[in-house]
Amino acid sequence: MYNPPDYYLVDDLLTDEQKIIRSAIREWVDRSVKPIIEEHAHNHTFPKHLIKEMGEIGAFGPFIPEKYGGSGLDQVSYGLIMTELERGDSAIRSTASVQTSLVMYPIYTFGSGDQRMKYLPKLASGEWVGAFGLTEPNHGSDPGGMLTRFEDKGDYYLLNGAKMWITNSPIADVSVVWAKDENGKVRGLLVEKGMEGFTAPETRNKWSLRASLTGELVFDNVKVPKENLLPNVKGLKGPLMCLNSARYGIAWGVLGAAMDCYDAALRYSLERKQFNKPIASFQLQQKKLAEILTEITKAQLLVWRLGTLRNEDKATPAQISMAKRNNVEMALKVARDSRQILGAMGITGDFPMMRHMMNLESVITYEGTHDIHLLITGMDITGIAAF
Ligand code: TGC
Ligand code: FAD
Repeated sequence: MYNPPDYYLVDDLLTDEQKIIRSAIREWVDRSVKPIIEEHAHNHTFPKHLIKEMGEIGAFGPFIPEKYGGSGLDQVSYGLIMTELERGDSAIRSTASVQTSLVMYPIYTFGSGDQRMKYLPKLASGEWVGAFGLTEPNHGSDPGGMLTRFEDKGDYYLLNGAKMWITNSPIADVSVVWAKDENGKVRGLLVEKGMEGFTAPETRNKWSLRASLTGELVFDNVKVPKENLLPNVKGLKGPLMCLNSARYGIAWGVLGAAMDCYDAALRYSLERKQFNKPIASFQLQQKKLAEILTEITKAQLLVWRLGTLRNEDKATPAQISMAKRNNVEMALKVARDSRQILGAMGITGDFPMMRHMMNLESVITYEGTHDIHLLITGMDITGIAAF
């Protein structure tokens, strides 16, 4: 049975409600994700049937008010949910990140009353799937250079351009698409499945996040109704505010992948014997386990504090960048080191390390690369942007 580490008694800092929520998600992951995820990752397929279940367990929009179908929870609860989901697989956490932070958050924060009522309850329940289109073929780290544009045609907006590397795009019912208006200002548009001239082809052949759907969003003279413009934000800060929320969730999420690897490695090291002794008795394996536990503990404290700052609306984007960068790198190293503790067994699908490790190569790239987050910290320290 899964026994997550809590070396510094972080659980004592959680409320009873937060612990109950975490237990419910953990139980769901054990029941619905763990038994099937290896096969989906192996076959490069997305377990689409889980979307409805994720709606039922409250994985979509936990911090969105109940009036719109969310659960009205605090930021630490959101983080704990992400940790449990990513213990299952980064693909499952990705779906929740996109739906919650990149689709529901902007509709809630920048949308009109009608847009909130139309989309949020369906997204919260999992009836509808959302996607977030910022990255383009020629503009990844520098989204400000985006080429996707729309023109005001009187009765509607005419949208042209393309987005790439978009999680869930092939099945999305609604996509939050960031595009420039005629004055070059970045605006958000809600583009629905089935609009004429809009296609969302799948991107195949990934060695990472194989149980997640990734695709493009292609706009060829798409007529977008005027009521689908997000009215309450202009400029690149719109998508970047969404990323603050998603990056925060990732900083928590990757702890789940790391804890899953540590749990499996510790268990194996106590059972596996070489030279007539458990491999856990060798100093070199103890060094790995001790360093893994140290890094997980530091990462836990970082996100817990960040969560309390977010609850008080005090967390800065640069603080979020530091946590995303540190924790993803930590999880990737934990996955590698725990895989080594298992020797050859570690490369098989009987253990989760290789799957987590490969997934984390995407996680260290999306939502701002490892380099970009370092440069954000550098800018925060010096006041000089080195992008
Ligand atoms: P810059 O001139 O610095 O800023 C433009 C405007 O935005 C404001 N701003 C922010 N606002 C809120 N939160 C933040 N984090 C912000 N960062 C900047 C800034 O104050 C300014 O506002 P204003 O009012 O003066 O106009 O912009 P820049 O073009 O120099 O770029 C800065 C940079 C490099 C940090 C930024 O563009 C960046 O973060 N690049 C990385 C791109 C990225 O993260 N893409 C992610 C795509 S989505 C994704 O990966 C989803 S994965 C989903 C899954 O989980 O499956
Ligand atoms: P580039 O920006 O081309 O960077 C290439 C390399 O250059 C990187 O190492 C980078 O760190 C480095 N670099 C770039 N600029 C600088 C600089 N100024 N200084 C130093 N080094 C620099 N995007 C979305 O909009 N929505 C999604 O749902 C989404 N889902 C994704 C799912 C997956 C599986 C993946 C892999 C990506 C997803 N993305 C999504 C895209 C992701 O956000 C981008 O891949 C990421 O922002 C990096 O952009 P890029 O791949 O174009 O790399």
